[in-house]
Amino acid sequence: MADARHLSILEELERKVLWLSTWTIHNANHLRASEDGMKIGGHQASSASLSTILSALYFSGLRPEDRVAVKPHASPIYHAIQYLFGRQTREKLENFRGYKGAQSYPSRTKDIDDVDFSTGSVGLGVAQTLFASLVQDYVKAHGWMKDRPEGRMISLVGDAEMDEGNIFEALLEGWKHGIRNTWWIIDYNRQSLDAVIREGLWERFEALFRNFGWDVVILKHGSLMQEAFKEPGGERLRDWIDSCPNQLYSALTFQGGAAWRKRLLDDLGDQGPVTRLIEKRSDEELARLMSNLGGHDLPSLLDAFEKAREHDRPVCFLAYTIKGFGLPLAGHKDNHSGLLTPTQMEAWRTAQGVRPGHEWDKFEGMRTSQAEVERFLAEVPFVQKGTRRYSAPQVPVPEKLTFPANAAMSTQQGFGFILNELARSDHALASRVVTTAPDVTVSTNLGAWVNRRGLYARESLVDTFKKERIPSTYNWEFSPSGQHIELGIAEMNLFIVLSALGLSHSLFGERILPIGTLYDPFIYRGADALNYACYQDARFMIVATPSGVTLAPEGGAHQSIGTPLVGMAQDGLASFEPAFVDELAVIMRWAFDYMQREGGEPDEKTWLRDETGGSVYLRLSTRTLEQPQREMTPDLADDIRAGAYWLRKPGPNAQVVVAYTGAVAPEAIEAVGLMAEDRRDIGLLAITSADRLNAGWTAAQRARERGLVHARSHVERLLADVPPHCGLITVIDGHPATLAWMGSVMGHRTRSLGVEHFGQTGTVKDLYRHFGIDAQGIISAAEMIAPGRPIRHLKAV
Ligand SMILES: Cc1ncc(C[n+]2csc(CCOP(=O)(O)OP(=O)(O)O)c2C)c(N)n1
Ligand SMILES: [Mg+2]
Repeated sequence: MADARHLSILEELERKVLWLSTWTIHNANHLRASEDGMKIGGHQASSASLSTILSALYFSGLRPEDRVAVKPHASPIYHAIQYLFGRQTREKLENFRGYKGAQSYPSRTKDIDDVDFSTGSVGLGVAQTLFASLVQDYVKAHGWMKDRPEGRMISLVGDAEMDEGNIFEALLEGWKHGIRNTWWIIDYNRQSLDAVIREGLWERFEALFRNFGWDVVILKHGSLMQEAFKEPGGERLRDWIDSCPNQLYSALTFQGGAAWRKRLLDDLGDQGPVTRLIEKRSDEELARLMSNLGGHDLPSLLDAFEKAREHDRPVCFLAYTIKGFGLPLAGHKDNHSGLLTPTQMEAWRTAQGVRPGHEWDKFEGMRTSQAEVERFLAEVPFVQKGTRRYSAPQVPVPEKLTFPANAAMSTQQGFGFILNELARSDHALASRVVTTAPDVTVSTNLGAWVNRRGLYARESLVDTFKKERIPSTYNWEFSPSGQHIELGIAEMNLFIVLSALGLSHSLFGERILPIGTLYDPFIYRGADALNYACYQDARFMIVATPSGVTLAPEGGAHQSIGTPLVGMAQDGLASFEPAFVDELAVIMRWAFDYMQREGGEPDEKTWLRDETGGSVYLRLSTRTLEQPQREMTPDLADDIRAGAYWLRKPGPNAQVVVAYTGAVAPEAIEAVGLMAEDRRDIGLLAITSADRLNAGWTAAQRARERGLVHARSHVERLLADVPPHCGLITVIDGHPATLAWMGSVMGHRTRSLGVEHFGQTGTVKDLYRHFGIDAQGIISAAEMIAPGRPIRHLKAV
């Protein structure tokens, strides 16, 4: 238990944090000239509701090994706390939400002040803490924790944030994995963005968390309230508080002491002791008492955190708070985008003892001496180890990834073979790869890998089929040394666990190379979580099969059209769609390296920003293709990584170039063969990555605009010798816009074939015909844009 001195300094720090965060927002809104007139909404009141909880955590409850996701709108409070620790600068606070200033929502990549998890899209940061604790357990189970203590993975959750479905998906998954060391602190201010929340929600939350095996700690009545309840009549007051509707409580909080008195006396007047309890307090004391909810009571919070540290069970703290606590807009239902007026701010500044011109001074207006506060801050447990982010050495990648030389296979099979070969090897890389899939492990071809490397669980679980000697292709045994994390069907969880695994080097100091598999169309289901994972700069590989309409008989529900565009547009994600397994092996080898890179110089050859590294998306297919029998030369491998190579180089008088991506390779090859007699010098371009081709092209243009006149991208070099009048046909089993930009590179007339509409069931042949991405479709497009004599193999269809 904290002593009185400790508490009093903490209280002062909490007031200071509230002041600084409110001033930060006020400064950004009223004082900094804002050309676009953008007002800041959603910060002042939301921040204030967490001022006490965050102060209790950062100034006392946290340990350096803990990792925290702070509710997005509490960012000013977070930054203020870090400012007091000397980890945030005044310049960045003065420039809050401005160009290169402190971010609106805590950002681990954009902010300088030790943010553990980015937040912004509500719900995702919450789930992130749960999966981070799963990863911490994984690291521990594999014997990599060394002497590092286990941290608590903590999320500050808005009560309205709890509406986000991904939180419930995570809860269920966490229960399956026996989640530990996770604290979710619900900021129960009973307000969302628009309104006051439903009555009795806390009871649903409580039942829900207990049902999933969590401890629930309800922090409702602060210590002042608890003292008052012990007075004569106190029980009556308690009953009144407990039955007061949320709306009314909020409204009275907003109105203040006199309103509290009137309402309480209307309800509880002439009732003996409780009336005296109310009457003996001044308006100010009454307002203080009534706003002394658990989430604003330092002693209750410190005590609760201390107790929770005694065990490793997951804990949900339901902390009653007041949105806008301590500010004139406290409790008002419209306060989400509310701001203190300059007059209110002026009055509040005076009340805080802050002199004009000293608003940013850390110790301004404090009763305790600067020296004592500084000493206190220096002794805070959280800051005892300096920077808390770890780094981890790179895991070496083998020179070559191998696979059996089957004459025909699909890229999905190839992926399974490559992982199987890796699983058999004793290469260091193999021990650092973790696979995970949302109930599609077998159907995405991870079976062989899992058979060799096993499923991960904190506690071993035998495969009953195996034990009973019932023949089965798959060995489904769980153990702490397993390397596959099996998830239930929830793609949100897949991307969030990838995000946690892919940050392991930074969070826990141990490098993990995660691979997640899923069906390509379900990337949309988890797209926001995928974006979130990339935004945090987590490093992972996603392997998506089946894709496109190529899974023909499965029908429209499972076909993906727009995912190649998602892959191109997603920052931090390099996307590939190889046709052949030897290409895939080159790409995967490169990917394992790319996932571990940071810093360095841009590549002058491709103009790709490969130095920074990132995550990788492989859009693969279940279609079996004849494999080219060829030697993988260094040049060919370079081209595959850069995004394209000539399968057949066009001659000097080329009339047509066909550029294809992925599973439609046989159609493109066939079309080129069929046109050869009627069009001159046809070229065939194999595109392994529309994303990287496009990115390199954009970067090279930008470089030239900045004066680097010799900058040339890979696609520019490839197309440089194609004559200007040559027509370009692009073809992909995906949205045609993926490759349509290629016509702009050198100004070639272009027709882009692809899929724009939901598909039918049918054979691959049926559907390729339906969408015009078969050889005939390519030929008819060629005849239109590269006029000449009729192409004799073009059939009337
Ligand atoms: C996925 C997503 N949808 C919508 C929003 C916009 N938004 C930001 S905060 C918020 C709700 C705020 O309520 P709560 O979580 O209770 O926090 P409080 O403002 O009460 O502190 C909403 C809808 C968002 N950030 N992310
Ligand atoms: Mg709320």
